[in-house]
Amino acid sequence: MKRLIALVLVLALAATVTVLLLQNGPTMTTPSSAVVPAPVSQVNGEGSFSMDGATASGPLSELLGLPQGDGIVLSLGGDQRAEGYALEVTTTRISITAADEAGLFHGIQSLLQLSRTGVVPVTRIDDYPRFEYRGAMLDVARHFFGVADVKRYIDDIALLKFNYLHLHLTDDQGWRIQIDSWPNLTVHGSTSAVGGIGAGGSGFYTKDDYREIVAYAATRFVTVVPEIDMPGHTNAALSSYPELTCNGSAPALYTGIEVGFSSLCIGSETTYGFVADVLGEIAELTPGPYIHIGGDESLNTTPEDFLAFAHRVGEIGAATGKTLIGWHELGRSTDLPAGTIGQYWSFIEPQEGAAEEAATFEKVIMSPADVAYLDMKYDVMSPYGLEWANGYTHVTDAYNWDPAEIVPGIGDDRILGVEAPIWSETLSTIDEVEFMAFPRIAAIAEKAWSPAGGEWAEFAPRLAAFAQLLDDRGVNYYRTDEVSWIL
Ligand code: NGO
Repeated sequence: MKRLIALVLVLALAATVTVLLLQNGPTMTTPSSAVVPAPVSQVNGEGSFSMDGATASGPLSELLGLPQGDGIVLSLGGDQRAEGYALEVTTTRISITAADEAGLFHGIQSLLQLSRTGVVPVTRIDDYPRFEYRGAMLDVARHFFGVADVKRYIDDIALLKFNYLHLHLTDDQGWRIQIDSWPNLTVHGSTSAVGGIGAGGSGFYTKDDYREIVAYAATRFVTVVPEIDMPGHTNAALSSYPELTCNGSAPALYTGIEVGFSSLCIGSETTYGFVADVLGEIAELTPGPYIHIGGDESLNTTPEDFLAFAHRVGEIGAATGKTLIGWHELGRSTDLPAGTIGQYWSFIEPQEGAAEEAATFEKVIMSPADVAYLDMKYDVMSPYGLEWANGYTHVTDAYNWDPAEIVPGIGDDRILGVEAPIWSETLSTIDEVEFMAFPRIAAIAEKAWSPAGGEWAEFAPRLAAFAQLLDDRGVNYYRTDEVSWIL
């Protein structure tokens, strides 16, 4: 009798599970159908497409590395939104359709995730970005990263549909970009880095190196945003040219990690000749729309001088024809060129003044330091990284926030996008950069691309599936115990 009851119970349980599976089956996202960042819509079906002997055709199909044929068909001319795509997988055919090439590229990134096992589940994805600016920033000033390293990071971020790479090219510890009219910036100012002079970590990009990075990025639909940080964070420039200081004496090169002690000489016309030359040469190297002029932590510049500088740099920057981006402190100025973009880097609970400063810009890029700074330690185990932004930034912290809920009045309509900066005071190799970036940068990609309202419990298994692609590609990442990595 007991046996019979047990059997009935087991059968009842099995029937319930089957019914649940059938109910959820067609729309459930299994690890093999998981995509990061989450698409706007995804409906899964039955069966799969085999990549065995698959062929591809259409624009950008060479990126799939398959023989020519009509198994996977890419086509332009769809009515998708900018950068968006439709991806349809049936058992016999895959199609990706978009209105622009960037959209096709993003569809290919999703397909790379879906196809890594060689079997692509039947699915239909309709997708487009929440924000037009999805950025990653790399600090090449505290430690220099060469062209090959930067290309690797571009490959990494392109997997997640980031479309801007912001390069922090200058800081107290080093000047990293050749400027023909002020050659000592690199002859002298590039020879230092955090930790030493002439050591690993110093160096600079020649103009050809820089063009190579810009061109490489373009093949991944990534636009480079150069930053020349001013008027603070300029010790390397001051050390290279004493005429840029107010007392005419060049400070020594700096290899520590303090901030806020240097300033260009605000009252001197030489400064503005320098700014015009530098921004002019940078604009010439920049096919993209933006130049970043810094403006953060000018603690050694008086408030009046800071405003005077903002006014002049605004005029000079506007004359380059580029749209300027500045850290949110530049919002203290009310006469920046119209359209100047602010980059918010305070916390998700804004610190004093930051929200007001950010709100003076028409459009803002959100980089809240306590969730989006990839140089913050994950936890007590992190071998490198900083802790100043509210302590540790776990992967859950990087995921559980919304860019439109930080600065009152700055919702989706005024958010140009989201950016994840990685500062390199404690990071000297690209492996270390990847370790700090991944997997948190996938969480930030989701804030930048996916519709609001994602849930960590739903994200975590998709992240574990995405990590398998990182494994395939040899991308270093932190296997935090917040995620169960075994699928
Ligand atoms: C701050 C500071 C940088 C540091 C970084 C370290 C900004 C905008 N200015 O962010 O100089 O490198 O924190 O996390």
